[in-house]
Amino acid sequence: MTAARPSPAPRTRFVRAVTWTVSLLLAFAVVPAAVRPTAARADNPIVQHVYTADPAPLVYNGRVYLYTGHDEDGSTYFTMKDWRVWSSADMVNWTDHGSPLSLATFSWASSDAWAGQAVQRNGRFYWYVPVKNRATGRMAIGVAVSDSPTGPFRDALGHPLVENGEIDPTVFIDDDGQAYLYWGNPNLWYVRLNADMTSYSGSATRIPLTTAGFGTRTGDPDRPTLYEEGPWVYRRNGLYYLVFAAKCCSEFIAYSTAPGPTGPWTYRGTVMPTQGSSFTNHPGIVDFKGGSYFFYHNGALPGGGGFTRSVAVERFSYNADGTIPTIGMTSAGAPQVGTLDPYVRQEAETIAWGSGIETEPAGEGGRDVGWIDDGDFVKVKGVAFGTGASSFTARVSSGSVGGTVELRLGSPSGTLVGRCDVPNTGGWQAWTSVTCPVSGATGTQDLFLRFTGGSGYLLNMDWWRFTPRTTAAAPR
Ligand code: FUB
Repeated sequence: MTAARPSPAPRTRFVRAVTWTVSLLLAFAVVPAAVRPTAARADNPIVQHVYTADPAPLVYNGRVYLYTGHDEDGSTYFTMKDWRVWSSADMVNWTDHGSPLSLATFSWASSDAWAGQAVQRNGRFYWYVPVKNRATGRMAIGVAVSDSPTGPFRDALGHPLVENGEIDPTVFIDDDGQAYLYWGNPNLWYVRLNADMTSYSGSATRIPLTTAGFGTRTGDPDRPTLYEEGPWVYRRNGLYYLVFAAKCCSEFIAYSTAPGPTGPWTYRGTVMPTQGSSFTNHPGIVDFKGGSYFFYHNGALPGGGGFTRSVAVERFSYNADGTIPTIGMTSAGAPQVGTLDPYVRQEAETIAWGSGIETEPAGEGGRDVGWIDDGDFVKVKGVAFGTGASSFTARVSSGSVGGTVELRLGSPSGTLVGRCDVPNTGGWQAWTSVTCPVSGATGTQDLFLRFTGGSGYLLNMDWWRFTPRTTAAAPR
């Protein structure tokens, strides 16, 4: 990423204004000929109520935790102030964990909450991020630590871990326990981290950017190779992969491989061609429940562009020789892994697709879905009702006249299987539980919680749960 990048078209709509129809049209507009969605309904990008960028997935304890940056609404530069955490057990329903890390976490940082990565070691979570050091005016790498993948995170050091004016840290822990921190734009660096993950041994080493290692860029004598930024390093079957944002601008995603964590690297080609209305892109790759997943970002949401990006995901399979296939952006995203259990408490902020809603910290803990207007909805994908539900309970609040939660199957206007009225509860954080009968919710369905009522904000929802028709017969 360089200062001389083109500006995107001015943003005209806010994320809140996302509508089903517009999203579908825009999302399909970026589908390449090589990969077509198999589902008729868009679930990519995976978050709709805020702009997200620079994905960094982490598999832990049966879930994928996704660490992202956050582009401000209406942004005209990388004016990023905080990072976000999301998680999923099935790759389609994503829980919003809010923002447990921001510029304010680092007392020495002034701006630029850019692309980072979190890793887990010995039950602790270390989140490496680039920020501007107020004292030096240069970009530096900070590290935050937490005992939970969702935070809260605190500054582990009180000062930069490393600083040389370059960005985009990625951390890889090899099978022998040695951890490496890689980062850089315009160069590519690594340093060996100590086992404490917050200090290092030796000095930063510059990886030689040769055309054999990182491909050939034409037209820019200062940058003869394709390597631009955003490295993502991992090991698979004894081969080391370095996936990166290539060329500028617009970027595409490319990769190199090596027999060891420090090289020598050999350029292997394109992972994702330039697509998707954002002049940057950023890779993150994990294996989860038997599949391989490629995370990236684009500008596919309404108002989206180079500074208002959104994280998306595709499932892929490695070729037999270990090479990565070319992956195209789709509006369908990854297929669901398993189903969602409606008979246990589900957070309202677990969402496959949200229209019109926002989330916020809930007074009872966690987050709630709020800022709900008439016609807004939350889609929850692949809900396994089994032989049927008899009732629906939701934890709700309202500081206005309230509204109704319609339970619909298949689409926002699909079969109505229940309606729960929500009264005024005395305040937006005055929580109560409401229960209503349900009929016709059987099998595995996409559930739409559709909110109706008068004008203005109607209600908030913290969590929900169905009750099976007969406890003895219903699957759990
Ligand atoms: O999000 C800010 C910057 O844009 C990141 O650090 C780069 O990787 C690019 O995505």
